[in-house]
Amino acid sequence: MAAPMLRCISRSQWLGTQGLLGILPLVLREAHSAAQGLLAVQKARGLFKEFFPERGTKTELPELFDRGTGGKFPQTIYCGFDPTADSLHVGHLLALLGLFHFQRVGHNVIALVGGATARLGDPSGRTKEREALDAERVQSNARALSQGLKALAANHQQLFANGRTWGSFTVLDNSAWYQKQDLVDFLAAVGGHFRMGTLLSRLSVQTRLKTPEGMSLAEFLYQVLQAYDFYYLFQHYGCRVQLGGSDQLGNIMSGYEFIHKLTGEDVFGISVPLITSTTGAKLGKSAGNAVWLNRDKTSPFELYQFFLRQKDDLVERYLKLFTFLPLPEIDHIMQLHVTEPEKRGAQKRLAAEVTKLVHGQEGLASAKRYRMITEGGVSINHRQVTNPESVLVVGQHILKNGLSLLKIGKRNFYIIKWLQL
Ligand code: YSA
Repeated sequence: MAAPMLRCISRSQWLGTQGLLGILPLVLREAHSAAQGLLAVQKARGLFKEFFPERGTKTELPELFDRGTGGKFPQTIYCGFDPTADSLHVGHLLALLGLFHFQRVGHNVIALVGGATARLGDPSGRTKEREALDAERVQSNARALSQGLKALAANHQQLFANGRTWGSFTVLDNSAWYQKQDLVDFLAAVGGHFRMGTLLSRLSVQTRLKTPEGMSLAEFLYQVLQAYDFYYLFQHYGCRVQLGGSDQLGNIMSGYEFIHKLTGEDVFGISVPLITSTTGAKLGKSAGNAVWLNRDKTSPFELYQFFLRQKDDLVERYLKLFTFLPLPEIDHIMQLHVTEPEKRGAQKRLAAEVTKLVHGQEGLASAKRYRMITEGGVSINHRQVTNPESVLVVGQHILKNGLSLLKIGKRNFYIIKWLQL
């Protein structure tokens, strides 16, 4: 069934690849603010994939960021992260980078932890129902995710702000508003604005209804909660843009329809592409291939190695998506790379930039130390050590004279004298 409020429901009609390229010169011509240019720049880099809806009723997405045509500055942009695990992963990083780009040009961003929504489980992009998580587990995951988000935002600020004033980065948890919500009041006030035909037409629902086990009511109602979140953030924070991976577009559309119906106002969705593994599976917890951002789950060295291993045909795309390096610098890196691909210069730069953002300068230094050891660059008492966890072992590496000889790289020699305390 067609959604009456949805002016542009099919993907081909969204400002997808063709649509945005079509208006790009216009966007550039009218770019009075850095953020408006940002949409075009990030579209060109490949970070912003789709924009929804194609046409607002009163405002267009680029106009929101354009002070010249009545755009309000700063805008507020949000993205949600469900605490189904106790750490963010590399897939989440892309959505987070989208938020960071807005923050850098002065807009306020909200990272929303889905302490309530994680209890239901988002069916988007899933062929099977999620294993139910109990309230305590979700709560402790939510705390961990909040911490991870704040740590990343702090690293980002510390490494890149250089005294510049950026927009705010706020972490919220949607359990804050659902905890206080009476179920009957909620269904009466919100439920009436959603049409079953529209909810059923979502790809996430259709896919699941075709499976033998079908779909639970909890999962089915997920999109209603995500839509309500958007409405809540619109009302309380003036948030008009929701960002998410392209698997989130159905949920974002539900939010758009709900808000537009209730308020007559225009809100928008922006998607980032889904990062997949070499087999094409979405990188994340569900596929069991997550590369975590919490160092206890994936060490800085393992994160570094993940990016170092990327194939030549992906590395340029990843430099554009996962780093803040300007395009001319990426071009330069790639020109050098094609002359000496065996040196993996582009992969090394990619790995260094991402590891630094996620784990700070110290994390990058630790990853490089580990790498040097695993590549045989360190010897103790003239023997190579390749296990970073046991470089210097008391009792094993102390010579009879109470010394150990350490060699790092080709030329750095150290004599270690052990003291009896
Ligand atoms: C969103 C809004 C709300 O109001 C409430 C909750 C949410 C969370 C959302 N429904 C969700 O389940 N997201 S997620 O926890 O699975 O992922 C967080 C974000 O990272 C999403 O935008 C998702 O699309 C994105 N993501 C996850 N894996 C990804 C990825 N993006 C790119 N590549 C991947 N491999």
